[in-house]
Amino acid sequence: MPRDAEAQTPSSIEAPGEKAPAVAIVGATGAVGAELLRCLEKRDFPVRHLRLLASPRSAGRTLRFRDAELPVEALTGTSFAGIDLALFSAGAEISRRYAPLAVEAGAVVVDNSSAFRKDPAVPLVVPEVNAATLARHCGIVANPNCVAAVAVVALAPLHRVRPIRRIVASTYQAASGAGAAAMEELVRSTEAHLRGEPFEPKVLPHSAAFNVFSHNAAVDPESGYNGEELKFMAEVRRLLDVPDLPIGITCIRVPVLRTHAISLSIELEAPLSTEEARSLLAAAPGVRLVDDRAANHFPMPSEASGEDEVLVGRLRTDLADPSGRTLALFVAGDQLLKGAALNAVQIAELLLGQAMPHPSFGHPRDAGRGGSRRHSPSAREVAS
Ligand code: NAP
Ligand code: 2RA
Repeated sequence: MPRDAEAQTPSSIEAPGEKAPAVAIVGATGAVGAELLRCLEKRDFPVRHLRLLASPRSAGRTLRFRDAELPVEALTGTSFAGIDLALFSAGAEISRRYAPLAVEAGAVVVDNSSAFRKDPAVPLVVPEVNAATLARHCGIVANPNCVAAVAVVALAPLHRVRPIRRIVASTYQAASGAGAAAMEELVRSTEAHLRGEPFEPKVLPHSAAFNVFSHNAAVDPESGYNGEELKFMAEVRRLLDVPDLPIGITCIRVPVLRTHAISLSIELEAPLSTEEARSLLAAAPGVRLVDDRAANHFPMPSEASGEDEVLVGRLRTDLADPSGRTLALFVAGDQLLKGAALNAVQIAELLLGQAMPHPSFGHPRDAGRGGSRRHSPSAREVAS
């Protein structure tokens, strides 16, 4: 479709500059999609056109972005014509099917699903941790699993100074990790519980109200670990670049609307005092230290929800390890933000070269034409 014609369609918005990219959000009506819209707006991300995509169920709905009420369109194979940046958050099956079509159409994809996270050709990126890996993208960048992303923001500053040798973790994961419908189900199950009425869950496997249960991902019969735990292990190893890092983890769903919390015990190469750990974390990007022993005030979902930073505290030497090399800590991060939407928009900012000098939206299609993936984009490449 000619760009001028596209600009007239109701799914496009007037944007603040010719070089701003045309953006599509796949899964715009979901829990992550809603936060993607908020993050783009809050961070004043340049957007020339915005196309909102979801299932046919949502076609015709409208969502607000900046001062415009934009229609939601049903995702199809031709949805990416004219799109420069496609932010995917509609599940792995949709990403596997449509992300290659988006790349083929000339877009760079930032994918929130698990579809490409294990693919060595696709960088798995948390900007505070491994931004440099972004430079080798070939059209798709993977956003990590939400609990892995939140954890590594706290782990990386320690790992850089005292390499981590082993991790033991337990998670306390919010209902919204299972999507907008699970969030709604937590509210309805709580109301039913308070009224003393029975409640039949349809989204989560058990009633979430006043309850905790093992994460709803399928359990691998051989190892006994569920899919969420296996993702955490594989992705933390990749993000910290320690392929054989021993990790044990138990993932648990708790009756919290948003923000995943994680209890971590990390064995380090050599002892690190809690004072040293505190000062490393206090200076770390994306981290807010909440570690007030006197007031018994540590990271909580109620204080992390809606916040960009990951809260870190309860720093102690783990007494289970007599060598003194193991540190215990507690982390809480809004997984809809740092674990998904915020991280994706931060990646997009890096791609756009807003916050980092080198990467750009330069696309692999240009490589075969003598182009480079690391050159500064022309107006046509970025804005067309
Ligand atoms: P959600 O609230 O259930 O939203 C799912 C979105 O996908 C909706 O917009 C839905 O559109 C859309 N969708 C479903 N089927 C579709 C289809 N056939 N074609 C086009 N769009 C379709 O889920 P979510 O929590 O936002 O999660 C979305 C993705 O992000 C998942 O891959 C998830 O693993 C990942 N993620 C989630 C979190 C989190 O904390 N929730 C964190 C990290 C990553 P309709 O409204 O039209 O059904
Ligand atoms: C969860 N990690 O909390 C997932 C979100 N995709 O279930």
